[in-house]
Amino acid sequence: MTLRFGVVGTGAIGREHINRITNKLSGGEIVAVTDVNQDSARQAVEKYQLNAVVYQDDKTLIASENVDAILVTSWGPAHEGTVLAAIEAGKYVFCEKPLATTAEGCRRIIETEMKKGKKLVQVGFMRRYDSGYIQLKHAIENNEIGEPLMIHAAHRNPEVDESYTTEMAVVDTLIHEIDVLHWLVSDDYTSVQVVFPKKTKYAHNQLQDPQLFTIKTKSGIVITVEVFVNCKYGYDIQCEVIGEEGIAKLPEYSSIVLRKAEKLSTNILNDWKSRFMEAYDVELQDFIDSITKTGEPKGPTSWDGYVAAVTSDACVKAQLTGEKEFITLQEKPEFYCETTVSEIMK
Ligand code: NAI
Ligand code: ISE
Repeated sequence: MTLRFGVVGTGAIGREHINRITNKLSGGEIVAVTDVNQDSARQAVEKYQLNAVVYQDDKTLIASENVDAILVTSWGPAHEGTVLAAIEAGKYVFCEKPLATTAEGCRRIIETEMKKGKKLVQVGFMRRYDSGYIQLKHAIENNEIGEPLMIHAAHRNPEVDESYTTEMAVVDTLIHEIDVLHWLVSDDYTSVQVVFPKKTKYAHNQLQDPQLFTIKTKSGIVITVEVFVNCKYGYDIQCEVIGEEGIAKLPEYSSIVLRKAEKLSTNILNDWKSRFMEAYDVELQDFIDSITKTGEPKGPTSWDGYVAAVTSDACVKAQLTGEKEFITLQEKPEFYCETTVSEIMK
């Protein structure tokens, strides 16, 4: 069986995913595309030589009988409406982060999915499929460093444009750490506080950059995450878990080491596309394979999207108040208490 995708949003990551489904992965085919910028949708069809229909909007694309799964790669605020319509139509959904821009929006998605009685949605939290994070999780679960006490993480982008706001440091960037770090230590967040260090001269007037988040978990683990989106030198993702018996660190991107002209040097990547290329491949292949084999996606769920939204709401509030803000989740419905991706990747 081939899973027939309809793509909503043919921008940067939409095209990345179109390319991987068409040219790298197996079992999937792009049969429909749409974008508010119809030229972009047409150009994508041409560029990747797709045998795909260009639809006027997400609603008509979702209604097509030829489409089994909707790939949501539009702007964040548009995700909720598309995801809800897709679930109502009984279609599978792979939705890039964020699932919805508010916790209420995620709850609406959860309620609609539960009413349908079947898991249909996977959220694009690809770090859970990154081999480095998976190795870290195994080290923690195999008790190799004892009880985790602290995590120090950094999320650095070389630069951002004028449209990037202080809040986006949370909803667009930190959201990856928000998802992956509680998954890593199988714990829930309880509070967050934000500090703004001295501002880099490379940030535009309205943007606070860098930012430092201190997040606490139920068991008492203290997590610090530096978000620095004009770090200039490259795309750099760091994560170090400090345990009672030792420390486990996310592996560096592997690259040759050069000894030349009295210098020892190696490369640093410059964007998310290359850093997480393999993780994006594995997550989408898993989406296709799980649906084909079991009838349900097995990756990060709508519940995970909700947890991330509640946490990012608290982080944004903490940016505004400067105070410690609390993170309170609803009780997890039984519906979402099944196989996790960490079990799958073992
Ligand atoms: P982009 O701006 O390059 O592309 C978004 C496209 O969606 C644009 O072509 C726009 O015209 C279209 N669009 C917007 N609203 C629409 C609607 N209602 N219906 C149809 N098309 C619509 O943005 P980019 O970087 O591709 O990001 C898209 C999404 O993917 C965002 O939610 C972003 O947070 C997420 N993302 C995730 C990454 C990851 O590492 N998992 C990396 C980059 C983006
Ligand atoms: C982008 O949307 C992503 O999701 C990238 O993974 C992240 O590193 C970047 O900061 C975001 O803007």
